[in-house]
Amino acid sequence: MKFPEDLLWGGASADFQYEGGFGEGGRGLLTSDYVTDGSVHTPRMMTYKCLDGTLGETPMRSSMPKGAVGCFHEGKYYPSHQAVDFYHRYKEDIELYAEMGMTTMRFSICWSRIYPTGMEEEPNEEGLLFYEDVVNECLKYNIEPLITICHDEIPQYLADQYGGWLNRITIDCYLKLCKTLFERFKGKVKYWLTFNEINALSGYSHLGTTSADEQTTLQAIHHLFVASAKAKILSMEMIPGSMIGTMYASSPTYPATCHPDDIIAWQKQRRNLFYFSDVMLRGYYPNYTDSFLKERGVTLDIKEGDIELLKEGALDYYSFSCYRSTTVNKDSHLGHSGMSFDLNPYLETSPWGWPIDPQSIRYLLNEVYDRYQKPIFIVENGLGYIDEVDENFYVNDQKRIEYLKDHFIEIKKSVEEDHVEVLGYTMWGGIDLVSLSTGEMKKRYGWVYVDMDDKGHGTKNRYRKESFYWMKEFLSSKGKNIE
Ligand code: BGP
Repeated sequence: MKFPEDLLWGGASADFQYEGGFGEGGRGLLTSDYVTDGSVHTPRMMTYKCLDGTLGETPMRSSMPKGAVGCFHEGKYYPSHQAVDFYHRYKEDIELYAEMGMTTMRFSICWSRIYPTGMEEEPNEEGLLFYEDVVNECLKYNIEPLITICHDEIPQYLADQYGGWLNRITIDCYLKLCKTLFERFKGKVKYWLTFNEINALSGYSHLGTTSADEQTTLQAIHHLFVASAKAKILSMEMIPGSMIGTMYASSPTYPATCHPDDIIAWQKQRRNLFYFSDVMLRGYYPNYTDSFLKERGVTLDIKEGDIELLKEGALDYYSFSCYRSTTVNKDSHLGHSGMSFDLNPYLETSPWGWPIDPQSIRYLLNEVYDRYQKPIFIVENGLGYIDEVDENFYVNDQKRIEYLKDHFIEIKKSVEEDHVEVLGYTMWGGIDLVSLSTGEMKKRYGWVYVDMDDKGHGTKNRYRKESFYWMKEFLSSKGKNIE
């Protein structure tokens, strides 16, 4: 069994977890800049100032009170500001990727680095030059850049002035960003993601909306559908031959029992994911849309022309994050993105309680390919773990190696035995970065250790972990070490 030669391998990141460079190069403010650190026990908060000047905070996936705007509170730590400093260390990081033999690198664009408020007529050249350097550096080593245009955030100005994605003005601002990026990177970047985890977005930080209720969220998401379709249409004109996708948080769910009620609950829950990808990959709202919206008390405002745009702008490929699997029964509590987080008694969990289930990735690849018959890019997978570092900053991360090995075996089976078309694999956080859910640094994913703690203290120097050498061997031997 062999992986196809052209299957791309690399790591993935998001600007607000990785890049830093806050206040540098003409960068404007983003909604994600107001999110504090946290832990498993302390939720990450967004800090704000009300009209009367009082300060307040609210959980990351919620929204701020009417009239309040994002504001920094003295003494709080905001991880996005320095993240792990890719902004100044990108050459070193890309060189590490090259040393491993990587062939792709996924990163996201910080929107406000290109358009500081989102509303400017002209882009900020300094911001563009930064990403141009990153892209050129990748190409120097034959690393194919994979760009996420918008990863879970929006310029603060668009959020505070216009209510973010609830307002169709944001669609135009987003399209302006796409046009600028396509123009600058034509001939250099083939793979694009219009949005990250579109099925898991809600509230001020992600969508810039003043409410996080279902009506607001799903209306805003309709605008994201339209924006993505328009971006795809624009790409056909500006960068023909490119591949445009969107990323879905897709970790599989299994019915907790074979009781028919649990099977129905499972089917419904899967639709909480497929609602989003059905629209974007097939190009139309699916047959179960009415019941889906009715159950949530949502009425969509769909403007003339939107339906045609969705059809014309259907995506080229499906891409997903898959870290774990969960179970669902008729009484399960559904958390964000309509997911149940119930555990599976047959699976061990990571220190953050995420079940480890290599077979789930084969299950998911088949489930998605059966449904759409379009290629799939695995853009997030990996093990968030506590790394024990010795006095020389060496980490012997056997657990991560085991996780990757087991997942790669299942991906290989999907390709070789099930004939699923897989474009590539990017492990989350190739270089350690800040966790999205908890804001911690100690939840590490990388092949490369970054010397930094949960409060941002440390040199941020990079050190190769044991998994770095394992991955290098995996790539140079074309997967021999998983046989
Ligand atoms: C996904 C996000 C990423 C990332 C990842 C891992 O939801 O797209 O931004 O962080 O999950 O999650 P965490 O960092 O919470 O472990």
